[in-house]
Amino acid sequence: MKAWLSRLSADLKNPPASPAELARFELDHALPGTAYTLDPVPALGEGYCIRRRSDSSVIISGGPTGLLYGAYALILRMLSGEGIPDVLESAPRYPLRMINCWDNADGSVERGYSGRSLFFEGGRLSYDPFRMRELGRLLASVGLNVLCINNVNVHDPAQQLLENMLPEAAALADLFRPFGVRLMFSVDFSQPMRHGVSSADPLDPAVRAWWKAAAERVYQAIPDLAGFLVKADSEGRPGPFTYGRNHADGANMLAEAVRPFGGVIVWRCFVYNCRQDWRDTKTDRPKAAWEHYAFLDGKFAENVILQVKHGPFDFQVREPVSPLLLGMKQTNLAMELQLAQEYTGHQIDLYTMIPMWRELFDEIPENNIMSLAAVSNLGRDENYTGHPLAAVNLYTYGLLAWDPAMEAESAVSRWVRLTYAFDPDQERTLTALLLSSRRTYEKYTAPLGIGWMITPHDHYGPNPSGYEYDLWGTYHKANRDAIGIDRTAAGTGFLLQYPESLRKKYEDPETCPDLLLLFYHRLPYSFRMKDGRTLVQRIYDDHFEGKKETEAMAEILEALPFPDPDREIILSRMELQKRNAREWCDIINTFFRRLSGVDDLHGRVIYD
Ligand code: GCW
Repeated sequence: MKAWLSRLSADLKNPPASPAELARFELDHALPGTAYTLDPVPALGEGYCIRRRSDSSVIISGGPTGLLYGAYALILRMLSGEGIPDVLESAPRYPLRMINCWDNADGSVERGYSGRSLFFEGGRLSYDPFRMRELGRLLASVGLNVLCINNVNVHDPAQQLLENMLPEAAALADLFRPFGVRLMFSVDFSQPMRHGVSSADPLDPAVRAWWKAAAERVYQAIPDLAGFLVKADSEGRPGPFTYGRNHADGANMLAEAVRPFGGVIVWRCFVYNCRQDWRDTKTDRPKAAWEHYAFLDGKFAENVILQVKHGPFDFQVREPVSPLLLGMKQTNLAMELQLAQEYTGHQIDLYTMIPMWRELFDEIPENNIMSLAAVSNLGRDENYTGHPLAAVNLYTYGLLAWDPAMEAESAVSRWVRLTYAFDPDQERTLTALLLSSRRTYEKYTAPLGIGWMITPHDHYGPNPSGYEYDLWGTYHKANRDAIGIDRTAAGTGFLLQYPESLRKKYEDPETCPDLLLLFYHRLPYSFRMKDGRTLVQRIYDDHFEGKKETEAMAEILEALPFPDPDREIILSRMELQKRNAREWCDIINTFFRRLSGVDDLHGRVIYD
C-alpha cells in the first residue's frame, strides 16, 4: 500500500498534460458516476470552490491548478468517507509549499531513510517516469507545489543540473507540470569558478554576468522553474563571506539573475560556526542565525526568501521557535521543517510531527512567514517513505502548508482513514498512537530540551556525551551537580533575541515550560519542577515512561489488521524501536545517576 495513493485509481501511464484535464481524468476514475462540472475561474488561482447542487451533482470552480486541487479534495474526502459540505471554499495560505530533497547526483540521499534517490543514479538524472507521475500526484493531492530535487550540499556533478543535465531536467519538469509541481535546483555559490571566472564575489561584474547567463539558459529550458535554493557559508559550503560580502549581497545578486523569469532565490539561514572549540564559552550556537541575518532585515530583494530552520539549533526533538522567524518583519521568510527523521528515529521509530508543528504555528504570528519548506522523507523504496506510517508526515505537512490552522487530530485521522480500511475503533486507536508518538520518542531521548545526546554523525541511538568535546557547538555541560547552559541575559544572552513576552516567559525557570527548561537554563539536579519532582527524578520518570509506552505501542500495532507488506515492515521496525527505546532509557538514566549519585525514588533498575 502506498499511503493514500492507492485510492486514486487512474492509470498514470499517459495522463493528460494540463492540470485541468488531469482533474477530469482523476475524477472520472476515482468517482465514477459522480456528476460534476469544472468551472474555470482564473482569478481563483490555486484556490477552489466546490458547490453541491440540488440534484447532488457538484460544480468545482477554480484557477488552473485550483481545479486540480479541488478535484483531489473532493476525491479524497469522498473516499475517506468524510464527504463534503454544500459549499467548500479553500485557498492555500502559502504560495510556495516546498519539498527539499537532499538527493545527491550519485544516487545517495543525505539523511535519507527510504532508499536511494528517486531522481539520480551514477552521476546523472535517472528516474522512472511512472514513479515521477505518481510522486507528482502524491504531492498535488495534498497541495504541495515546489520540488527541489537536489541536495543543498551541491556535490559534484550535481552542478551539471544547470549545464549538461539540463535537457533531462527539463524532461523531468514536463512530467511534474500537469500536477502543478514546479522544480527547483540547489545551486553552488562558487559555480562560476568552474567556468574560468576568477572568483564568486557577488559584487564582481563577471560573476554577475555568469549567473545572468546561467539563469537565461536554465529558464529557456524550464520556463516555470521555481528558482534556486542556496546553502552558503554553512558547514563548508562556499559563500559571500570569502569576499568580505554579506548574505544580502549574495542573495540579491542571484535574485537579479532570476528576476526576469519570475524566479525566486531561497536562501538558507543555517549559518553558524561549525568549528567551535568546546572550551569557548562565549560562542553560543543558537544565537548564530540571528547574528548573521537580523541586521539585514529589509535589505533583501523582493524575490529573495530567507529559509529559516524552525528552531535555533537543528531539528532537535524539542526546540523553541527560532527568534529569526519572529524578528525579521521586512523580509520574506520561509520556515524549514524536516520530514526526514534525522534526529527523530530514522523512519524506524515512530514520530508523527504534526503535534510539534502545531506548537510552532501557534507561536508564530500569522503574517510572519510567507512560505514553507520541508526536507523530504521520500526515496526509491516501494512505499516512498521507508516506514509506511512515516507517510503521515508528508500528508499532514501538505495539509498544514495549505492551511496552518489545520488541527492535528483531524489531519492524522484523515490520513488513517485514507490509508487503511479499518473500523472506527481501529482508526481511533491508530490515530491516537500516531499523535502520541512524538512525545514518546521525546521521553526516552535527550531530556527537557537539552538535545544532542544522540550518536554523532549517524544520529540514531544514544551517546550522551558524544558531542560534548566536539566542534559543533552543541554542549550540555553536565557535571555532578547541574546540567545545561544559561541562555538568559545573565548567561549567553540568547534570550535577548526574542520579543519581550516570550523572553519573559522563558527567562524564569518557574514560568518556562518544563519541556524547554534545559534549553534555556543551567539547573541543579535538585531543582524542583512545577509538580514538585526534582529535575533528575523527572528525567528518570520520563525515560521509564518512554520505554514503557513504546512497548505498549508495539502491542497495539501487533493487534491492528495492517495489510501486507505494511504489517511486516511496521512490526519489524517496531522491534528495532523497542531496542532503541531500551538503549536510550538505560543509558540516559545511568548517565544521570552516575553523575548525580541520586537514586530513583521508585527503586527501578538503573545500572551502576
Ligand atoms: O544537521 C545538518 C545535517 C546535514 C545537513 C545540514 C543542513 C544537508 O546533519 O546533513 O546538510 O544540517 O541542513 O544543511
